[in-house]
Amino acid sequence: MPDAVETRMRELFDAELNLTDRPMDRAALEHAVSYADVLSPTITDTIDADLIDKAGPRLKMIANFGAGVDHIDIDAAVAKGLIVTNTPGVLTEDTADLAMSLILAVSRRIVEGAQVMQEGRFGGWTPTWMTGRKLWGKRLGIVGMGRIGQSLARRAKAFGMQVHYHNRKPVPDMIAEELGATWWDDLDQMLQRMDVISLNCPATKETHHLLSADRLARLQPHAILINTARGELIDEAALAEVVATRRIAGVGLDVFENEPAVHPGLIGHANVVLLPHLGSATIEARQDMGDRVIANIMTYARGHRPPDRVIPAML
Ligand code: 8YV
Repeated sequence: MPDAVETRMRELFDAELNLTDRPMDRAALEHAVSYADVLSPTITDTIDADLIDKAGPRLKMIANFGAGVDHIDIDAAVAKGLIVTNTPGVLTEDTADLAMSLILAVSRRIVEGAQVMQEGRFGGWTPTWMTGRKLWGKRLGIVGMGRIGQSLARRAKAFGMQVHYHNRKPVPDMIAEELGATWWDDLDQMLQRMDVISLNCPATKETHHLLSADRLARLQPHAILINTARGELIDEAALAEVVATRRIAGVGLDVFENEPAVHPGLIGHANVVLLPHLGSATIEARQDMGDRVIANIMTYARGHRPPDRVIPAML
């Protein structure tokens, strides 16, 4: 956690902090759940049914440091009577910034161009050299129109893109009008008509490999695919195949199916921009995330409903 968050946690709680830069191992997690009142995990900690089953009588709450809770078995936690919270809202704008950055980086070949300069390979301007793809007027299809999807839509609109989205339900009329956004009930239909696709939905059982080999085959060959949500949403091996066979124009990924591992077939392509899960990686967002964790714990400790409680129906 950021230093200020750790300091505050020590002031408020009898806090035992993982001060390494590595995830807690299984034995440490098992030990923690056996005696703590609150566990504050992060994405690299797998809180599965088996671990929850080992929870001691004191454990009351899992206060996640992060918005996504796919590493926590929420059903098992709720069945055990545990309160689960997350940190939504405070990382929305940063993650949307990163998604927009990837759209720009891939479409305008920014990383490739920067590399040319780094390596001193700029041989002079020509009219056709390193031409990318125009964004203005292009169709962006957002898969998952929650907070981050909507924030990305605002940015994309400012870049002159036409916003389309697939979501279980359409967003309220007022938001759809503000964003000029078109709802697609049918994901397959939307995918085959978009110039850029951005994934912004949570990883759940239903969304695992949402972009399967079949669905990837529906993308237009000039399309760009962006994922700042969760790696599990894409069949990564199938995507590597699509990249290898040049059936997609570009890919921008901040998340991977088996982090920190990346499918080797995705590495080394000029049209594939890879980032190491930087969506919420701003000093401000990480501080705010820590503050939310503390606020959730304190609210619960005072006998109230924590502001960011996660319940299975939300997923
Ligand atoms: C964080 C994220 O890095 O909040 C999330 O769901 O994926 C990231 O922005 C991570 O959660 C930290 O736990």
